[in-house]
Amino acid sequence: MSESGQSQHRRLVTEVPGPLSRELAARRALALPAGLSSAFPMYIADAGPGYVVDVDGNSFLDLGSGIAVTGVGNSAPRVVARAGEQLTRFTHTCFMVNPYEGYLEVCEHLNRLTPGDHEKRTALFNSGAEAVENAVKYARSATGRPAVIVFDHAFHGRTLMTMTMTAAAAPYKRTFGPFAPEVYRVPMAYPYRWPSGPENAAREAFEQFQMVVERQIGPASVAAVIVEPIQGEGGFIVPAPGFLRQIADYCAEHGILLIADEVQSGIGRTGDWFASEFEQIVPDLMTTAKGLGGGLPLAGVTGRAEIMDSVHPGGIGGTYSGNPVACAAALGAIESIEHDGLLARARRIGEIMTAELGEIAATAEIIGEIRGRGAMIGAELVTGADKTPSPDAVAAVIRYARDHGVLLLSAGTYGNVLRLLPPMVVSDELLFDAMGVLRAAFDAL
Ligand code: PLZ
Repeated sequence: MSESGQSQHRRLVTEVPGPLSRELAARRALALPAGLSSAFPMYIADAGPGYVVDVDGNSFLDLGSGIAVTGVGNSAPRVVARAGEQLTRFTHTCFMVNPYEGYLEVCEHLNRLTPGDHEKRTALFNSGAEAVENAVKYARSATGRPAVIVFDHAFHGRTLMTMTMTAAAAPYKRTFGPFAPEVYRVPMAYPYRWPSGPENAAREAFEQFQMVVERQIGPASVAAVIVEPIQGEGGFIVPAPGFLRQIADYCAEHGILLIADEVQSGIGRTGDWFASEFEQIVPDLMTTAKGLGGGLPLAGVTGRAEIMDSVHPGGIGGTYSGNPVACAAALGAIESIEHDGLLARARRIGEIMTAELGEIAATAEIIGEIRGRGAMIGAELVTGADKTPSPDAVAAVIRYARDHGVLLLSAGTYGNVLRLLPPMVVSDELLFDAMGVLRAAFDAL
């Protein structure tokens, strides 16, 4: 964490990107492939709770948290203390070779914190995509069925299976096929864009789901339905009330496993430990990553004991899965959320951001909808009565904010959703300051 109190506020001392970032960009062009891109051109030298500092000494308020990872803040004290202590003891044994207690403790926490009081087991992995891949392996193995059902606007990762499960062709799938078999897509009950109106979204989307399952696949061939309880990359889409409950009931009735992908929405971000809680669903399997490791790579699959125990010994694993330093960091992150009241804080952040965005929307007609929960709030930008997506306006707002010291990300199948994902430890002062910049960005449109 930066020692200078100054750097915790927004402060631009050069043009953005500054000369040192531009030098690194020139080196990058010669060393890294073009297809690997970054949202911002500033290279980061330092960071703390709610801000990042670039190599040129510019400080930015961070409303992105490295895509919903540093929920407890960058270099959070409990994460640094635990991971630092672990680094000095040992860095790697491979859990498949020699186990250690930290891994066990993370799994015990996830078993305790995830929805449902049934007996659970957890296995750890490195990334969200790897967790999703393994959740599918567990579901297929336990049910003996092949098909996996996913939704419009879904994002589940970039590996072959998870890229197939991801909805958007651009940028994720274009030129990378052929894709994995036995993945079927159904509509998401996306209230704002449901053709016959939001009030019909849950019922009609469920009818279409049923049609696909019963007419195209057959329920007895379906291993799992996988859903993000709030869709992240797809545009912070909150499913129409009751939709997920209907899907969950249908799954239970037909022996289909319900997998909640809480990689983005989990670990306190929405003001509950998991977004599934608000939807009142108890998934059979759940994937976690991002916020779990407090900034270090760690992911989990948590599920019903009988499903997780059904796989043969040695069927699941990986060299680095559940790395001891990442596990120590996760224990620090979980402790921060529990002991520092961060769930309540996430809810409060959501109230502030929603209210501020609502005031901006009173004059900015381009804001079509504000949605989300807790520290996961999006604004969909549109023009006209037909809700034409405005990705250019999102890009302009992000650009303005960046040039005034605030980092914001975009999302959405149409690239027209502004997403706010501040760390849950951001102070009121920094948050209100960032929202003021956002307001000015809309005024400047
Ligand atoms: N499931 C719900 O949001 C990752 C993607 C960034 P990994 N989201 C950020 C990008 O453009 O690649 C994500 C997610 C949900 C799975 C994943 C995949 O997690 O840790 O990036 O593999």
